[in-house]
Amino acid sequence: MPKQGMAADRRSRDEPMNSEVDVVVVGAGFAGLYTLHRLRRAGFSAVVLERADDVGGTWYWNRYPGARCDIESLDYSYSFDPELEKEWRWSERYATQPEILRYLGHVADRYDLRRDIRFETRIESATWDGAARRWRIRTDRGDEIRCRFYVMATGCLSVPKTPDVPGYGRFEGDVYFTGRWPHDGVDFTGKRVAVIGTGSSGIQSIPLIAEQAVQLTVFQRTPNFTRPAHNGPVTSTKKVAYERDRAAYREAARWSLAGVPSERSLVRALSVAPEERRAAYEAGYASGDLLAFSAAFADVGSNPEANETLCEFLREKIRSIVRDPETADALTPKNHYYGTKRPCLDTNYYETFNRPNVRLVDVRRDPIKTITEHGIDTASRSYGFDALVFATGFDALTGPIVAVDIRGREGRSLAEKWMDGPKTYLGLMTTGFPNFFMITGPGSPSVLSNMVVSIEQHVDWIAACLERMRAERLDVVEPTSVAEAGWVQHVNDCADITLFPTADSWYMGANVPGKPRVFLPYVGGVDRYRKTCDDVVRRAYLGLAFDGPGGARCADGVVNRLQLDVWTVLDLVTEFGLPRIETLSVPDARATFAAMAIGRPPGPEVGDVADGTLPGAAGPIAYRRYRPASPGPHPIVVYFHGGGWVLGDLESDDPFCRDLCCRSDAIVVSVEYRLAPEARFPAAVDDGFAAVRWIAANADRLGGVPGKLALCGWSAGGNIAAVICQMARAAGGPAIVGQVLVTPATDPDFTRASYVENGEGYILTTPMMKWFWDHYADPADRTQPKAAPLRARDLAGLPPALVVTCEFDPLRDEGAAYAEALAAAGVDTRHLPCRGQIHTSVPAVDVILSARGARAEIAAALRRFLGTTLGHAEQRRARPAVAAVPVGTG
Ligand code: N01
Repeated sequence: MPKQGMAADRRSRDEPMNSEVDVVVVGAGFAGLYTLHRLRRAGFSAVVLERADDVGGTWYWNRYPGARCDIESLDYSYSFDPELEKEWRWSERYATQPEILRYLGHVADRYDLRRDIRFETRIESATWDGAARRWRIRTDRGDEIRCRFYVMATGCLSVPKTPDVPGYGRFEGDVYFTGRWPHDGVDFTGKRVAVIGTGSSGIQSIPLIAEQAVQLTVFQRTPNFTRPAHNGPVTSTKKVAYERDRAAYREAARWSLAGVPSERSLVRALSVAPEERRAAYEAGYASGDLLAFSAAFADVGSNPEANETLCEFLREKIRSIVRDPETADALTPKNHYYGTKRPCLDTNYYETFNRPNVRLVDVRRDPIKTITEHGIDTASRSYGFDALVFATGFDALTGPIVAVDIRGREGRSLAEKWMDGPKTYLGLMTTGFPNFFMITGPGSPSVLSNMVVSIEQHVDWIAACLERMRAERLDVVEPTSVAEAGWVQHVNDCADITLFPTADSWYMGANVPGKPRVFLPYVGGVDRYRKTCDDVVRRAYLGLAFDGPGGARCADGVVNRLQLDVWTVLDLVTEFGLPRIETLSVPDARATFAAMAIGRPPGPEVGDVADGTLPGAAGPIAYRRYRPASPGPHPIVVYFHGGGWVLGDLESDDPFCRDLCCRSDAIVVSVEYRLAPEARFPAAVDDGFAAVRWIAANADRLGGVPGKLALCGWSAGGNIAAVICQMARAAGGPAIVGQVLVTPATDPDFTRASYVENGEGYILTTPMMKWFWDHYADPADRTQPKAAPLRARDLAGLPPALVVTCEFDPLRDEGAAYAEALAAAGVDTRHLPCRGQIHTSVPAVDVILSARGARAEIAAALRRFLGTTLGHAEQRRARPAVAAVPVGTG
């Protein structure tokens, strides 16, 4: 490895460095090298501290046999300089560790980076000196460096975890760690070798160790999903796309889900025929592309049933390769969903277990009792070895950062601040630690993305921030606690709609004993993350407080308040360019409304569904009855669909009715009241009231329990349900045991704050709402309680209520006002405000997964009103649907 500049560094490295620079950067891997280059280009002085004796970071340390990247090298390379791109040629699709290390050496030389890198130097502490507005950095070489900005470019997987195996340290033979492999390699010829661990490092190294060792024993705790990398020359399609227009190719990567150009799939795995699904999986398998499966279907990362189809496909592949059925079974992952633990690409991994010199020990069946001086004792037997290889992983994302004693304002330690999990703003900064930046820190896409793309984005963002500070004579920057708390919440909300939290993975910190169980990276995607960072800048560096001779300034706030899946839906609506309902004729509006439902998930299976008619106020009206699969009789929920009294029918809220039926274990009767403008106010409520009376009187016939009847409605349907409760109170019946009003219209006052704040951009708009009211009721009628239940003089004696409101809904405030008024009148009322949701979120079953909690609360309220206990169906309603989730490299 040529090391230009090393001589100079070696000459000076024993002399402690006592100086001041603009920026200290820790780490000389992909992140540190680009940081140094970019900062220099911007005119900042910088020094990089690096523990190793050369550049490379992860590619310096991980020299185990078979180590190579599993994002294609064309993608896993810098894009900041077209000249660099032009002059470097990758020899393989997935380059080996030595080739990647050569590349980084080349980059270091090409940009003369080594002269500002202090090798063989470990940072010991970093302390913020508030008075001097400087960081003081101390190293194990006695350096004390003062700097204005301190950047941790230490990588996400650079601190190997200490193996938590009993007897660790006793073994007297050779011991190796994949993450700290000897530089001159290891020859296992004639040796009896044990490998502990079957993550990416184990899976890459096992086939090659098996070729040398006289006997290889693999100790596996969790089988992982892996498939052939099909390595070879750079694929021609990728190369053609890249060579045709490199700049466009790179730009597409920057605005992709995982940092590699690809389309986001909108297709749900369960919406296509099994043969079509299988063909997509076969194509993904044949492609040797790590991201192929998340690109194939939108829901494999969030829907357990969809994910299971992929798991089963991959399990079949394992069975088809591994000859011994018992070994095949042991190698088959069964305890986690595909992608929730980092999947791998391999070369001959499963085939290796067909070799006579390889055996597998499943330590869940036969646990390791202890490592001994000469081998490993499991519960059932003793094994003798000449060499042990630990491929047991890393203290990921937070480990490398808290390994340094970092102290911010008032001497507060970062390790202490993060005791319960990392708290960052954008994964870039953390409150209380001014002028401190992390590259690909926790809370950024990092390990779920092509790291190089994420690194370049972070570095460019930081450099631009520093440039702006210099221009505006600002010398301190720090995120506000509001911004940080908002980001942490958003990161968690995003993870919660995926399957990731279900696995004991290093993404969750679950591999390190005692580490808090928190999902560490940001799952929203590289594109959305980049947009967010750009938004922060555009909104005057939202959430960052600056100070300096140029003055103090802060635009405080939370950058992303919408739930991730709501954001996705709004993007799609914009992309499809749907017409504005209020500009359409009523028939066209109805057709558009109906068209929006085409292709949506159908909702869960219920026991049975039957359509019928019942007497409305002016003639028969249709109803649809959903009965749970559990034995009846059941209590009854009468449901009123949404659609502004103008749109909607039995079909429009069908998935929501199914969901209600399953979750509440009640019969749901959805009523098709007459619509405006053909039948204006009060036709809808009169029909609704007639229907409730008939259903109450005919509960037996419907399979229901007489006297156990609750109402539920969404939007205009919520208005109807609320009004009927008032009508029933006035009429002395029928008895209604509870009302669930989901984002109800309660009062046509368009001056409320929510009409102003959320009047545009969240599907239901203020003009649309005015259009609905205009079709439904004359202005004089609108103030009657029969149209505006909030206007009722007295709300006392109404049935207990749950009122659901959504943060980004024009109707938010009138719903909240109704809940408040009910409670003030002594009605047992609960108000459920839904953070980050829009008017249409709650009924969007299996589309807006983040509203699952609200749907569960609604069912719980109905069960409470109806006095029923939890049915099994509720537990079955797990977490289906449409959230594309990246599975990237680390
Ligand atoms: O580490 P891991 P890794 N007893 O944590 C097992 C990136 N990477 O170094 O799953 C028995 O994935 C542990 O078992 P379990 C990539 O992001 C990329 O392999 O915890 N077993 C697991 O099988 C990757 O995900 C490439 O039950 C024990 C294994 O050790 C990340 O680095 C190549 C144990 C650890 O797997 C980490 O990969 C290599 C115990 N006490 C790495 N403790 C590329 O290709 C742990 N294990 C780009």
